[in-house]
Amino acid sequence: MAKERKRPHIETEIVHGIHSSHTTSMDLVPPIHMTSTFKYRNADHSAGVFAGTEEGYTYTRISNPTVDLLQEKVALLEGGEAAIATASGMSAIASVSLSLAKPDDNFISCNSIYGGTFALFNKHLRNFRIEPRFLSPSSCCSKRQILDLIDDNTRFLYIETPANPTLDVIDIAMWKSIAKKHGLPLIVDNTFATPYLQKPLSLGADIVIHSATKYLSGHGDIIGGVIVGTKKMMDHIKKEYIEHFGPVISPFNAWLVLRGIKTLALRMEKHSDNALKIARWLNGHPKVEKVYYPGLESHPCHEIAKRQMRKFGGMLSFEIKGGVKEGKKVMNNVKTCILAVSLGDCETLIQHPSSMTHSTYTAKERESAGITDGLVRISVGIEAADDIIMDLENALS
Ligand code: LCS
Repeated sequence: MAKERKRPHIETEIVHGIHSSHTTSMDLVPPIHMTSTFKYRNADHSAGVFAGTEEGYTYTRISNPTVDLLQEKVALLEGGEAAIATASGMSAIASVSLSLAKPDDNFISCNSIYGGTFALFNKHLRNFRIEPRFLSPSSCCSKRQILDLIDDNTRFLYIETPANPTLDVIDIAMWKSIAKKHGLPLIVDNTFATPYLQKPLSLGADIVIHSATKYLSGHGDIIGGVIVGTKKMMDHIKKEYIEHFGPVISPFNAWLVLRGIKTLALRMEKHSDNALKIARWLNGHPKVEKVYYPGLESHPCHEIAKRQMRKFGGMLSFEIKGGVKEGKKVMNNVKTCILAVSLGDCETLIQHPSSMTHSTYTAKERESAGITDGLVRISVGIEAADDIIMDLENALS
């Protein structure tokens, strides 16, 4: 007989999890509250809702029933107390950064991260006199080198794991031990892994960030983001940034993310199994110089990945012999794989980080982050792995 568990398995929470408390119509699927404002019975009612003494909504920039459902859902899956859904992954990162750091503060981050995040940190936050202190991939594993960068003005530690596009795996527990020692919040971008494969909060992280554009929605049809953490921290971020800078998600997009999440477990299983098969095949290909996939035993962080991830996800990168010239030939000759940025969609997407997603770096910055000109990144989809392999085989030859 199955043992009774306190909580259902994550596959069950992904499908069920939360129930709409905002409708009495018994819909299986929640309605979309496509409204910017909300009505009141009378002036006492409106005053009560605005004062917070009565339940109710004021304005969709502040909160909305459909958006609330998405927030509850992602908080549940990540094991956080509360969440904030945002207009994009970038607005989630900007909101967290700007609500935690002020002029003359600094923060620590690895330099192999999504190109948009790098530009936000390296250019725009510097314009606010907030200084990013970057570590190269090898330094991200060194406690000593991380500690050396922390001073009295450090406000948070930021990691992305697995990292875009190099697939470096960062040891969340090790970073947490440093964050704890200095009383700093640890922020983890969990976009590549999703809560199905990795739960940073259970490893000690304080805030989890997602680009919901990717695996959470899973169908390449929206832009969105989510921030998860304690209720106190989420209230702080809402008051300090979200409510008056206004980077909120549309209720329609929130509903699409909720719909996408229902198949998250199935998709992540298939993405991961396909990616492992393709990574192993590429690893043995005579025209391939190097494959970066945390599921390969040869990956330098394979043991850390095994410890903190359930499977290894759908993202991989590889270098082709002959560098960028040969890489471009492959991207020009694929047929099943689609030449496009973004990731986490059902379709396999292939792209060239140094001229596309990571063109926000200078050549020198890319070199320091380990993003070579010959690197090709694949977001492995949920097609039959053999068809993707055949497509790559044809393109490589
Ligand atoms: N975090 C990670 C790890 C990402 O890969 C991205 C976008 C973001 C945050 C930003 O999310 P967005 O605002 O786009 O929802 N990554 C992209 C990529 O690799 N190709 O196109 C977008």
